[in-house]
Amino acid sequence: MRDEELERPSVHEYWFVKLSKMTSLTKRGALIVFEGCDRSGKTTQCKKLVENLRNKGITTEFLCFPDRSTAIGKVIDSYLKKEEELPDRTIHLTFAANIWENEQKIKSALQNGVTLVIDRYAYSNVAYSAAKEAMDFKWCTLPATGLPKPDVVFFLDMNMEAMEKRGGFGSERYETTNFQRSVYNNFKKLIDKSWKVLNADQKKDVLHEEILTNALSITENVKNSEIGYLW
Ligand code: NYM
Ligand code: MG
Repeated sequence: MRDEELERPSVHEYWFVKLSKMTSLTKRGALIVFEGCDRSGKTTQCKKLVENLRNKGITTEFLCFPDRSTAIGKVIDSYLKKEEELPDRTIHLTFAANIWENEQKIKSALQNGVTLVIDRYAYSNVAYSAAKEAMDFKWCTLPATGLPKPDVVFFLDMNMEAMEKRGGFGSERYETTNFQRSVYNNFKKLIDKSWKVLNADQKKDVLHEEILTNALSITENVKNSEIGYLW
């Protein structure tokens, strides 16, 4: 068999691709991101959303950053556990690389009609790194340039006074009330029209209803639109 014969799609493949393009059979998935300070309830809401979207027949996958499973993620994990010291700019770029190593996976999922629910994204990197002294806010945004832009960012907005009273953080780096306050102020600087600021102090189920309603309309609205890019 000659090479060009091998390359040629079958009649079925040819018409499948052509018809898919004509009728947009594969509508794209939505990129849904959760952001917020530590202990704002993101993980709980993400898991619930994945479950509820799947129950509605929407193909949905869950991702979280940092993705501690990769080689790069392992460096981040030991940094967060204070087992390793790294210069502020170095760890910033490492967190960014951890998202970039998932970029193709994210894009192809969306293009194949899979909706993604992501627990933290590039916004966390800016908010946490820029909370450190001598880290320039604008500089912190640069490494994320060109990453797929979320269709919606659900920001779990906690009352800072209540958070300070409650305390009870873990022992990882950044888990102090003072640091969280600066992180919170940085998140506020990142808000754009793709963000939905939600009151994280209300009952979990009530909050979830609001998230689910918004997420369902987003998954419907993005179907025929192009993926956007940061920033
Ligand atoms: N964090 C997370 C960053 O500093 N930069 C980033 O890019 C991301 C994604 O990691 N305190 C910080 C925020 C958290 C910590 O995340 C671990 P989590 O969601 O608490 O496991
Ligand atoms: Mg945490």
